[in-house]
Amino acid sequence: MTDADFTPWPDNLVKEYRERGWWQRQTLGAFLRASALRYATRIAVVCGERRWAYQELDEHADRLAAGFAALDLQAGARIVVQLPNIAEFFAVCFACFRLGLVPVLALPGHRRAEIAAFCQIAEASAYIIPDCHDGYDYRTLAREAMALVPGLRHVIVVGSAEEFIALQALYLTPQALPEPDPGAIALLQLSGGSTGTPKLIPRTHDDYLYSVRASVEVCQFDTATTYLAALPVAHNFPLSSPGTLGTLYAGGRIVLLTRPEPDAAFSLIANERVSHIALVPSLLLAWLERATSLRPALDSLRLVQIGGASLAADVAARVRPLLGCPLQQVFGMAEGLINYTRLDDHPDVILETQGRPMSVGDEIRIVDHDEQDVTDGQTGHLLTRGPYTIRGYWRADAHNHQVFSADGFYRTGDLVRRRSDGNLQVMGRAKDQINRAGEKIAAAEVERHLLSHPRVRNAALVAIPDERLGERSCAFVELNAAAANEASAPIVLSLKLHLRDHCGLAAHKIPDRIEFIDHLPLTAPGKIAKPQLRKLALTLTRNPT
Ligand code: OOB
Repeated sequence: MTDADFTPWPDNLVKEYRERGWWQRQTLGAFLRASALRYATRIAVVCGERRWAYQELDEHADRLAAGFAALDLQAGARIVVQLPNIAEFFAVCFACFRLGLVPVLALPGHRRAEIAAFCQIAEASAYIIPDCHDGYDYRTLAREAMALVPGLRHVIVVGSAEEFIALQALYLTPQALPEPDPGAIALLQLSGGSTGTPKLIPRTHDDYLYSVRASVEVCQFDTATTYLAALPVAHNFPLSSPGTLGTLYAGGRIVLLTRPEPDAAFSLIANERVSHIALVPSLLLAWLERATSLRPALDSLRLVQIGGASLAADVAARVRPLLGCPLQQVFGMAEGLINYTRLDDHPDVILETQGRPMSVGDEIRIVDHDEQDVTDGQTGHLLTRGPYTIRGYWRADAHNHQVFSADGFYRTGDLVRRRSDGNLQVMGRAKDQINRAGEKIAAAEVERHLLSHPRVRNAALVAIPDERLGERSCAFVELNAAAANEASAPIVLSLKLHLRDHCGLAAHKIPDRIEFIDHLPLTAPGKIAKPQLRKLALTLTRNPT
């Protein structure tokens, strides 16, 4: 990897972060080793009937690292990892960290468009999948990825491998390995993005581990913590805020939930005596609804973290009465900055705000259109930099010039205001994105794919508020002249099939609603007037398709 792959922090800051003990020159592989030595026979991961002690997880990582090395995967190579919430996720990731391989953390819902893009952008050498999950055969996806990405050398499968390599066959005798550089990229996270193509987020061992340790301190995880991973573990929130890595740091126990339906979750919480969970607001709503009728026994719960999308204050107020434990709001981003409400904050802060940065090293600015600081109480654009916020996306020079200021601030695209007590409230978003149940959709990406349909002349995707999902997507489509007189229902279907099958987009990116329009409204400089479309979407009756 070279400097062109990722933008390092300036030397003086690297020095400062090390002197302050934030960056400890530890790799994620060494971090697990330290926990395995300390918590040896304690249970680290519970996955269905399987229980792995810290020592076992550590050994699995060593054995797999030897297996990956035998495939001639070498330090610095990228591997797209697309695994659901199963124990092997951790064995695979820590094997990568030990060897210096860089996992690209894809989500189970991603399909051909996303996976091919990740493989291409990262120039991935390998792709790791389950055989089948949630009724979907990932080996089919792997075949498509292999055909599209010539550099992809290996597909590794958890379960029945068919023509590919079985992960099970890669548990070899551990080897002594050179320690990777803690300042190098440990993993690539995915950005919610606002552009036509996905962006990858390079996180170093040093900065990612700092965010884990600082999160553990704020959230007070300890050996008594039993963390239920209900969200997809590859996402930054359940991975590191403090999430599963925070649990492993603190000597606690991770309980993996494959599907987040409330009934299964409630019985797992009761059986495993779960103390901590992290949810997005849409999932919380479903859990609260079910808890109202079921009244489950959740007395082991000590903290429910909610983040990823806006949480309405009235929903927040229902957490303690219905789930019987305190709430923590989390406003974070895979690019870095994490804000938490603190456990001892006044209830008003916990219910009404999204907290404040977790580190004294986090700098934030809230600015107007001209990037001038606004005063407390005023809404503005949030900019941030600090010891665990990236300075640039992976191999995205042109984009980085727009998204990062000359002095290294990341322009988050979020509109926030700071109260006089220092806590932030998320007021909205300036980036062209839809936040559907916590899953981020870049409007430009879906529009690009809609435009590839032969009958589409122009297209725009906007968010509409939704009680359950927070937001859902609505596409406004201008058809070309030949198609304009056709019945709309078959075209809606044809567009959706085009996005799913021809483009290979993940299901959550298929527009929830498609409306046809003669001419998309334009602003004076000729850009599509999205605010006008959002208003229009609200007034239209629901499209049955
Ligand atoms: C988390 O990370 P991402 O990368 O999927 O999404 C980040 C974006 C933020 O820029 C913001 O637009 C939105 O998600 N967001 C929130 C929020 N938390 C995130 N919007 C309103 N209220 C909140 N509490 O979503 C993420 C990463 C780590 C921890 C928690 C969330």
